[in-house]
Amino acid sequence: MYIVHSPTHQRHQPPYEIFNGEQTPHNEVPARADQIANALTAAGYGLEPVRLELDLAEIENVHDSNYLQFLKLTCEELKESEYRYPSVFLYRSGRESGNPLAQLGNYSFDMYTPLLHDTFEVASQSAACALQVAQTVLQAAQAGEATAGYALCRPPGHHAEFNQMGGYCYLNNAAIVANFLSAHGRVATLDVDFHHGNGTQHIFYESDRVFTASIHADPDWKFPFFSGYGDERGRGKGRGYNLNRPLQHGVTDDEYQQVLEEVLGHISSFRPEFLVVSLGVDTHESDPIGGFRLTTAYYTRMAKTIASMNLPSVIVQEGGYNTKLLGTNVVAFLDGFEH
Ligand code: Q9C
Ligand code: ZN
Repeated sequence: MYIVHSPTHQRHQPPYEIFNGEQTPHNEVPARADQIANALTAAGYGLEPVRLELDLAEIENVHDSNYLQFLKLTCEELKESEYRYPSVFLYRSGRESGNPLAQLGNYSFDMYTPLLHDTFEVASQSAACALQVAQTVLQAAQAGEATAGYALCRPPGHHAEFNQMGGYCYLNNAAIVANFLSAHGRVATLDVDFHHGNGTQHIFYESDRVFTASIHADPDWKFPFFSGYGDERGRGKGRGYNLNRPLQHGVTDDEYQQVLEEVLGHISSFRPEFLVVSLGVDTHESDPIGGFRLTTAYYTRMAKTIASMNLPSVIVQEGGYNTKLLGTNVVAFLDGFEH
């Protein structure tokens, strides 16, 4: 398993989340990636540091260039110790505003996802990790080999929309990879994070080149609330190329497995040539913000099931917030993928 990480992720350290007007501890902490990296090393996996530089011009199908400029310039303007949270959001007036406070609200959809001085650089490196894995997986595929790679991305990406940050995400790492691979063949994305992958869904909503599938907490119950329902199937050319399976509180290993097999059946019918997996382990029974009941042992079975598709695969790290168990769960998944 080819694994890429970026040791400089620590410089992105959101100070808190604003929930109901209060400062609450931020869940997306540097310890997450450190703990996964340590567990991988202890399990005998080798980690490559990222060397690729993200070329913004190459991701303009995935993200609005104005949004990218906003992220870059806002972060550059901040001092080392400063941060910015949005306060005012778009109110559908049909007008735009260049006021910095208005811009922040325009390009955000929640108050969990602040900008800090190093956020854009760290998010770019996170995306670069995913792209570096994708390049390697593509090369192997072109040589006739169906290999898999894992990108230890932090910050995560699947909530990031074409022109909005949210859900701890700034750049949609999985969408960037899917877009890159789609130049070489049909791509399916499978999102197994606890939360719906709204950004990935919307970025490819009108595309018949990328089939998007997500298994997640019912959005009537959990974040991101405004999408992830079963009747969202895609639009225009993309009609029929999006699949959501919202699930209720307390889902067990066996219940999840049934849904996974059904979803993989739909993915197979699309005959993809590449698979991008958005891996969140916030589906675990002891995740502090989840609500499913998956066990560590199940991640191995989940991964074996996905790997049985036998496709060149890029696994991208998304959520998972139990900093004691994250590494164990990711190792369980990668072990299953390889065997
Ligand atoms: N106070 C990912 O898993 N809601 N993002 C948190 C807790 C936001 C999760 C509420 C959850 C975002 C990548
Ligand atoms: Zn999540």
